[in-house]
Amino acid sequence: MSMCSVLLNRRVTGGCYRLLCGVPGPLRHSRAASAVEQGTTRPDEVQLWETEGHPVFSRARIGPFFQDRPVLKNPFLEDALLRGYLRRHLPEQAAFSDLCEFGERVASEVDGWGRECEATPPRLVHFDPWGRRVDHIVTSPAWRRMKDLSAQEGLVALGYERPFGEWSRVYQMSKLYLYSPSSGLYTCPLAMTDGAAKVIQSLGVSWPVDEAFNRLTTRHPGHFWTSGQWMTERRGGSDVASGTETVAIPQQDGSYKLHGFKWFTSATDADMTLTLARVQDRHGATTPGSRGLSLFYAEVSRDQDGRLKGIEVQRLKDKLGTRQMPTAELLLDGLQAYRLSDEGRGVASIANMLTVTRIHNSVSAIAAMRRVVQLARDYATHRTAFGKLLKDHPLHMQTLARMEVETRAAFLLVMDVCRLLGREETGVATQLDTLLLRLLTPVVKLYTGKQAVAVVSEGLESFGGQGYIEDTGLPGLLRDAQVLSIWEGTTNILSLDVLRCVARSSGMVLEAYFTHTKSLLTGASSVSSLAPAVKAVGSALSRLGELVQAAGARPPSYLELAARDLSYSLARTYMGALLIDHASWKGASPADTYAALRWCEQDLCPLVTNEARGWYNPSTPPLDAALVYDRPTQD
Ligand code: UCC
Repeated sequence: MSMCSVLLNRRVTGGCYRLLCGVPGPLRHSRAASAVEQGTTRPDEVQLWETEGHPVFSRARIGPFFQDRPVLKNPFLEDALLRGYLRRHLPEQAAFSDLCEFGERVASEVDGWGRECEATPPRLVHFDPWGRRVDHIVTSPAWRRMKDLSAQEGLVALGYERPFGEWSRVYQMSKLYLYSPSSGLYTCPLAMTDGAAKVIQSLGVSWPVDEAFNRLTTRHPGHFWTSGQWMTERRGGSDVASGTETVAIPQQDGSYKLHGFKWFTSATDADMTLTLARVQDRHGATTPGSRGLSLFYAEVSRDQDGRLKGIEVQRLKDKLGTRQMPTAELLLDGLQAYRLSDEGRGVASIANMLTVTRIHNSVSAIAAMRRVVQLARDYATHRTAFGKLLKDHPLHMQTLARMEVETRAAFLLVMDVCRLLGREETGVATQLDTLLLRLLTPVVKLYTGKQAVAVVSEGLESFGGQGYIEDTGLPGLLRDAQVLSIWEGTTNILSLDVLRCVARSSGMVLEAYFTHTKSLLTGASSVSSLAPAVKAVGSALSRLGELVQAAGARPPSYLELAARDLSYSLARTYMGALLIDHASWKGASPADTYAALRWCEQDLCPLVTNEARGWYNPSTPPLDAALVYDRPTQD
């Protein structure tokens, strides 16, 4: 045993500089240790040096304590609600073993790749060494491994193979839910790929997209393609109808050449894309507005010199989050494309893609919430403060329980929409299912996008300052959550979509909503422990019903002001009914009941509350504007 070890052992047992000294290693290099070894200082004098305030041991200053990190465990095994939900609806053993194995792979392998994607963001190489324009988007090896994994695991394919009939979408989305927070944002290209496959399938066109469809839905990595969704231009993020300037010039062979500028193209390393453009007539004129837009398919390919055909990548975007993924500005300079929709039916035709990507967005939202809750609860079992573990502090557990309730409610809403999508795609949907799917798609996207930001932000707080430190991987969760309420339609745009589908269906989507929500409550009416929750949802439903009836006679300006609160009310009330329904299942746990009761204690119906406060009154817009543009009063 060296002198240093003897010294350390003696001192640690003596306890006097346990706080200062730390682990044995650094002592070997300290001035004090050398002094002891050289015989110029006696071991007991070292303590004096310290108490006199001469810091000697460099490692000693940070002390011996190191906090254990939160551990990512198999996210499938850790998720009681997911397992309960699948056990209830999808009892096939095959799904369970696949999800369990995949969960293991996510925790042990894929999560590391996701970190690699974040640490090695994509970059754009405009020119080759000899000055030729190449526009290469260089991605990390981990990003490319994500592509192979996505094909092998069937992350898109499952939605088209449909191994469990109407429940196949629930199965596919459960897998994506386990994958999303570890995917390095690879869920973004997968969402668009799924959306493109859905559009191609629903339009029923074969040439020239039959090969593309096979590639989008294959399980063979070498054959697998991802798709882009190039919708956004400088004038039109939300207002696609009047903001799209890209023109399509007809060619002799039936194809088109596209000319325009796409301002946000996500996951731009895609192999193909769907995009919108205005067909030019032979005089060079186009039709303005939505009726002038058509849907096009284009492949992203290169010529013999390695140059992109018909595309220039202007630059990559510098974003708050989603940094793992390339987002580019693209000049379309004669890109060859094929029209998939009838002329002027572009928006209606791409709507199927929006439905699918909005559902994927919601899956990513619940996945982010679940991930932060899982990490926070693990951390609470081995972080001590004020003399006890965090899990033994009631206020901390109350906070985590609130996050858990939010996550559960959101999970059930998302899975219900996946259920409806699966029913529609397998031809078993009733009219009520179809109407509900139309209404709940914008609702689930807008509500869970907001929840994810709030829950993840709260979750970061449960790690104290460590939640703010980059290389814990935690801040990235918050940055990546922030996009969920922005892309694929912001909260207000989706609230207006709710109004649009109510108007276009002459209110039938709402009738379907009320009928189905009531039936969920009826199924649970005999469970006495749920009575307060059933009562709360029942009364929210009646008040909502009365207000919706009365709103029919109101001017459009009233409805527009009420759109967001209406959407939130529809979401919260329906989530309450789903929690109740799940808690009334025979396999439910006491936690399921508790979550339902807690959720239903909140204001389920902000539409009613804010109507009573006069928020949709015609006098409020001028007051709102005056408040927003308030100026200092002149002296
Ligand atoms: O591209 C983007 C980022 C890609 C990344 C994707 C990753 C996502 C998930 C990742 C997970 C990690 S962001 C860009 C996304 N852009 C948007 O979402 C656009 C937002 N704006 C809207 O949604 C607008 O409301 C528009 C564009 C739909 C409005 O256009 P119009 O032309 O004014 O709409 P109209 O006139 O109301 O509707 C035209 C037709 C109608 O059909 P017909 O003519 O048969 O009556 C509508 O019923 O389209 C139909 N339609 C819909 N159908 C419109 N919206 C829908 C809908 N939501 N569902 C079904």
